[in-house]
Amino acid sequence: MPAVGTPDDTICAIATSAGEGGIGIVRISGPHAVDIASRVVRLRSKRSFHTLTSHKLYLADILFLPVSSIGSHSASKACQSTEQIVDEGLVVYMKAPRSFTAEDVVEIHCHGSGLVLQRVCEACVVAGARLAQAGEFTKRAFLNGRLDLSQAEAVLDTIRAKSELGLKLAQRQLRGELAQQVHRLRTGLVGLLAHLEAGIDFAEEDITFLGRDEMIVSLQETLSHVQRMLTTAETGRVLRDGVRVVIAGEPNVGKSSLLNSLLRENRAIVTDIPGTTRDLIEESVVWLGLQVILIDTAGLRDTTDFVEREGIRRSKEAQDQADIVLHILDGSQLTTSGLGNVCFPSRVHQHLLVVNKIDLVDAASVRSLSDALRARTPCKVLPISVRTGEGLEALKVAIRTQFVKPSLEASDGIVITHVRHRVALERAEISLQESLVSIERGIEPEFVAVDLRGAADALGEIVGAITSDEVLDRIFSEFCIGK
Ligand SMILES: Nc1nc2c(ncn2[C@@H]2O[C@H](COP(=O)(O)OP(=O)(O)O)[C@@H](O)[C@H]2O)c(=O)[nH]1
Ligand SMILES: [Mg+2]
Repeated sequence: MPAVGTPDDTICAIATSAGEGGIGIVRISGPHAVDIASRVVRLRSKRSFHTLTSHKLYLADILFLPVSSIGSHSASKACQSTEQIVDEGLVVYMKAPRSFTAEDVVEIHCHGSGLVLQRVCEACVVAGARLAQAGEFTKRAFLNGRLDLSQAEAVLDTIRAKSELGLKLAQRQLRGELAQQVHRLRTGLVGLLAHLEAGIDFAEEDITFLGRDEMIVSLQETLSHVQRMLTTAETGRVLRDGVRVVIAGEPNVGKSSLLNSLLRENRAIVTDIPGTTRDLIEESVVWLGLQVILIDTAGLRDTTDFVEREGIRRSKEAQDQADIVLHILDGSQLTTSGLGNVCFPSRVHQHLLVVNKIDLVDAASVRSLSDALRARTPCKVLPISVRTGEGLEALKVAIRTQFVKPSLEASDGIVITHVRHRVALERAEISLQESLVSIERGIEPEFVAVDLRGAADALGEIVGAITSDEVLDRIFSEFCIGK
C-alpha cells in the first residue's frame, strides 16, 4: 500500500508551461474543486456550476477575486460586490474518479498570458484551494490508485521525451506494460511464498505442498525473466536520456568540423590552429528517432597552457562518462607503416575509430590504412571526410546500431529505462539466486521464505506497492508544478 493516505484538501496550479501561449490552463483537483471553481468562474449560460455535466466544455467569464477577500466567510459574496472579469475562457469539470487524479477536477482554459493565469490561480487560492507542489497532481493519481509508480514516472518521461524512441518507451510504460510484467512475476512469487509458509506451518501434518523441484523450476523461470529485463537496462537508459557521444582526438584532426557538420550549423570555431577548442561544447540532435548528445572536446596533447590543460582534463572526464567515444584520427597524417604513435582505446565496445580527411588521400591508401588499423584494434574503423561528407551517414548508422537493435524496435519486450527500476531488479535477482542456492542445499524453508519475500518486495518497489515517503518525494519533486 502507498505510504501516504489519500489527500483531502484541494490543490490548484497553472498546468501549462510558463511564457506566452495561445491558451493556458489552471487545474484544480480535490473534493472542493467544484465549489472553488464556482466562485472563480461564472458560466455565460448563467447555469449553476453545480449542475454541470462532467467532461463537457462551457463558456465562462473568469472573475477577479481580490486577496483582501480571504477570510471573509463568503468569498462569493465578496466577489459580487467588487466583481471584475479577468478573462473569458472555457471550463471543464471532470467528475471523480474519471479524471487524471481520480478526484474531482476542474480545468479553467483561458488565454495563455502569464498575468491572466496568475490571477486565476490567485483567485482559486482566495476561494479556498492550496497551491500544488511539484508533481502533486501525478502523486495524487498514484495515491488514489489511478497510476502505479512506474506509470507515474512514465508521465514525466513523456513530458521530457526528446526523441521518438524515448517517447515510444515512455508511452509503453505509461500504458502499464512494465507494471503488468512486474505484477505477474510478483504474484508468482507471493504464490510460492504461500506454499512455502503453509509447508512451514503444517510441517507436522501429512499434506503435500509444492515440491522442491517444482519450486526450483518456477524460481528459475522468474529469475531468467528478471535477468532478461536487466539486459535491456543499458539500452533503455540511453533511449530515454539520449546517447552521449564524445568527439576526442589530437588537435586539428577535425573534431570541431565534425561536430558542426553533424549539427548542420557552425557551432564550434574551426581553424587550422591547434588548440582552438578549449572547453566542452555540448549540443543535442535527433537521428531517426534517437536523441544524440554530441560533445566536442579540446584536442589531447602535452601543453603548458593552463586553460588548455583544464580543457584536456574535461575532455578525459567527458570520455569516461560517454556512451560512445569517437576517436578521431587525421587520415592525411597517417601512414600504414607509421601507426606506432596511434593511441588505441582500451575499452573497445565504447569506441569508434574515425579516420578523417580522407579527401586528401587516394582511395587505395584509405583502404590499406583502414585494414592496418583494423588489424591492430577490435574497434570499428570508419573512414570519413567532413569536407566532402563521405562516410558521415555510415558513422551515424554505426552510432545508432550500437544501441538501437532491430529487435528492440520490432519487439514488444519490456525495456528498463529507469535506474530505480534497474536497482530494484538487481536486488530481486540476488534474492532469487540466494533462495535457489538455499533450496538446493536443503536449507530450512524459513530462510528461503526470507529471500522470496525480499525478491517480491524489490519487485513491489518498481510499481510502488512497497514504498516510502522519501522515495515518493524524490520521484515527484522532479516533476514540474501543475503536473
Ligand atoms: N581536407 C580536409 N580538412 C579538414 C577536414 N575536416 C577538418 N578539416 C580542417 O582541419 C582543420 C582543423 O579542424 P578543426 O575542426 O578545428 O579540428 P579540431 O582541432 O580537431 O577541432 C581545419 O582547417 C579544418 O578545415 C576534412 O575532412 N578534410
Ligand atoms: Mg576543435
